[in-house]
Parts: sequence; structure tokens; C-alpha cells
Amino acid sequence: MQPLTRKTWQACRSFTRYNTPGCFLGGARYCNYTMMGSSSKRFYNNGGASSASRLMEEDPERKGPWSQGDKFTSKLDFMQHLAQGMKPYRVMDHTGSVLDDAHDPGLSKQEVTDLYSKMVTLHIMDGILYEAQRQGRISFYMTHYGEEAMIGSAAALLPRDVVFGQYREAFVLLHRGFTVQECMNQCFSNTHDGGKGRQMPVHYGSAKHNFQTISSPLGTQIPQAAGAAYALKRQGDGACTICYFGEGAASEGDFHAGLNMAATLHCPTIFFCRNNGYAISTPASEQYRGDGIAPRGIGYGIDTVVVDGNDVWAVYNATRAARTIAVEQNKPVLIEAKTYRVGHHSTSDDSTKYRDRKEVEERAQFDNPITRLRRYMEVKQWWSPEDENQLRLNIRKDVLECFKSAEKAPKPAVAELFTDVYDSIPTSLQYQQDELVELTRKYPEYYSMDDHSNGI
Ligand SMILES: Cc1ncc(C[n+]2csc(CCOP(=O)(O)OP(=O)(O)O)c2C)c(N)n1
Ligand SMILES: [Mg+2]
Repeated sequence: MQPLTRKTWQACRSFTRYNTPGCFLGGARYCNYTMMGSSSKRFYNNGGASSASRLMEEDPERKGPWSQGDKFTSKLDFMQHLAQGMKPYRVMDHTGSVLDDAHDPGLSKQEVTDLYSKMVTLHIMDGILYEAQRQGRISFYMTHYGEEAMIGSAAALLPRDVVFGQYREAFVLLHRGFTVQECMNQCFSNTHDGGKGRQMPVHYGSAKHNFQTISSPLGTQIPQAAGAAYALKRQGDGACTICYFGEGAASEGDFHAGLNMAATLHCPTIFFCRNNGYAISTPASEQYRGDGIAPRGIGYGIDTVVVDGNDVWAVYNATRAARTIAVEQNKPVLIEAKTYRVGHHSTSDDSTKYRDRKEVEERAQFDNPITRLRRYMEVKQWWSPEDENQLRLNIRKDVLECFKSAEKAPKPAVAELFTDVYDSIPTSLQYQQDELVELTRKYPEYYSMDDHSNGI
């Protein structure tokens, strides 16, 4: 493991074009982070990591629990706060004005309008599927209201980067070309659903789009993303994993296991925390006492940044810079995107029982991430009210067509319940299948197979 020269170190830090106010604070070795008590500024490069032993090399500065930066003090001082605090990085304010032109990612009009169109699509799809659940046409749904700017993270990745989501990340799929029809098929659990109707709605998955299937237990994706990143590093294709989770999931043990594993094994993972202020009915103020989730990343020696999660460009720039760090230096990065969950947690929740309706209305109105990007386009004179009306009309029409077709499609064959896990079906499972067939034949009035393709 070679200490990088000053020149290379500066190159590594070129991402700190974005460093004020949203610089990635890392481990004690290169951030001026007084709580960690170190002034040394050196990156360590694992030199391309070609062998397993090299992949696991130790930090040469560390001897047992001591680091070279350790200095003794005769002052007994219990630290409670970060010396500098962690200010969220922002590119444009809620009027769509860019604060510092050097941070405008400078995407073309086409690229920006495509991104905007995906945000609006997500919003309209959410509205239609949410209402469909209220009408009993699908069993469950979760909206992304207020969190649409997170699509900026998807735009900053490459298709080969592998996504581990929590459940509120359909924006990545839409950005990668997973169609609205495919979303609808999944939510209706119909025969065209890639998951063969075995998952609850919004538990999407797509091998084609490098999107690992969502699983309901919170936090499971976090160590998985670290492990998969380790494998990607060994493959040497220059890909990383991105792992999305809510601030609530960061209370799970898996969060700590995953971050520590990624830090010590030098895994190219972007940990992306969507801090929307609530874990169902538990507000952030009752979830933790620290300054959000970000300080935990620093505690694990991970480069960390806090961003304004309602600013699509802040999310985009931070994720691009994080990807560079992850892939070029084989290191994990933590991004905490601060936002607000405008919708109910899910269709099983009624948030008026634990928060003021007015609070929600104000947040939705004052700082809507979709409106912010629209204003940015208006400032550039790329967008007019007519464009807006036309776009919304077209999207609504397309989404409703997909909805109708998904609702009409038959459900998967019931026999699919027993496939795809074992190479050949074990006796215990065969017994269950035989029992199911027998019951459905005996009580056809309760177990109609009419909606299923190929019946039982
Ligand atoms: C291990 C586990 N515990 C509890 C739950 C129930 N549960 C589902 S979502 C959720 C809140 C998660 O909040 P957060 O991670 O902040 O994500 P958000 O819904 O805000 O996007 C809880 C407690 C679960 N699914 N898994
Ligand atoms: Mg949350």
C-alpha cells in the first residue's frame, strides 16, 4: 500500500470542487476534523487491489487501537458535537437559482427535461397506484412524495453499478429504463411480473437493470451491498454498489455491520441514506440524538457528506463524486440526503394521527423538489406552462394505459408458488402443493382459479 504523493492526493481531492460547504468528511487521516484529533492528510491507495491479501491490507498507521495521530492531553473533555457541524451541500435553492455556477452540473436541455419528465412520471404513477390501493384494486403501495430529487443519484451512476434499495427507490428503476408497465405489472402481481407475483407491491427487482430485489426486513441490503461491492472490486470492472436506506433502517444492527465491513475491507459502496424525518410514526427526534446519520459514517472512517435531498443537483454532484471515490480508491462513501416524507409511510399508515397536517402542507408547498427543478428550467428559459401541461397530460395518459393493461392481465399460475427455489421439488413441498390442489378442487367457491393463467 503506497502513500499517495501530494500531487496525486490533490487529484484525489479534485472532487472537492464541491467541498464547500458539502465536503466529504472522511476518517481522521484527511479531514480537518478536530474531534478525531489528527492533522495528518494522507490517502492510502490499495494500488488496484489484484490479490485477496492486498484487498485486505491493514492501515499501516494504526498499531492496535492507536493511530500515529494520537496525542495525549491532560484535559478531560467529553466530546458531544462535531467541531464544524455538517452543513448540507446545496447547488440550487427552492427558487431554482444556482448558488455558485461552478457547481451547476451543466447537463443539456434534453438531459434535464428527461430527468424532469421521470420525476413527474414517478409522481403521477404514485398518485394513480395510491388511489388504486384505496379502491382495493392492489393490496399495498408506498409513494415517493417529497423525495423525487433522489433521482439525481441514479443519474450519477453507470448502468453496471449494482443497486440495493430499501423500497422507496423506484426512481432508480425508471431512470434505468424499467418501464411504468413493468412497475404496474409488479404492483398488480400479474403474469408479466418478473417476480411472478411472489412479492408485495413496490418490492421490485430486475436483473436486467442491476437492481437487486427489495426485501421487507429493514437493513438486510446494507451488508449485502458491502459484500457485493467487495466481489465487484475483485472482478476489477470498475463498478460499485449503491445502497439506499432510510434513517430508520440506520438503527438496525445490519447498518453498523455493513458500514464497518465496507470500511475495513475497502469496499466500493455508496451508502445513500434518505433521511426523510420519519420511520413510520417515529420522528427523527425520537430516533437518535446525534446530528443525523452522517456522523456515524465518520465514526467508521468513511468519507461522508450531507446534502440537501430536495435539490436534484446536490444529490447528483454528491453521488458522482462519491462514485469516483468508491471506484478509484476502493472505499465506501456515505451520503445523507436530508428531505421530508410528504406522503404517509405506506397505504397501511395514516400520518395525520402523529403529525400536523399543516406541517405536511407547508413542506410540500414551500420546498417541492419537482417544482425546484422546473424553476431551474424556467430560469434557463427551457420550459413554459404549455410544456408543463402537455407533459403532464401525456404522462397521465400513458400511465393510465399501463394501469389498465396490468389490471386486465391474469395472475401467474398458482403452481409458480412452488418453483424456482429448488432444482427438484423436495417431498415436503410436494406434499404442500398436492394439498393445495386438493383444497382448490374441493372448495372451488372459495379458491377460484379463473384469474390465474393455467389455473392451478
Ligand atoms: C427489521 C424490521 N423492523 C421493522 C420493520 C417495520 N418497518 C417497515 S418500514 C419501517 C420504517 C423505516 O423507516 P426509514 O428507514 O426511515 O424509511 P422510510 O420509510 O422513512 O423511507 C419499519 C419500522 C421492518 N420492515 N423490518
Ligand atoms: Mg425515514
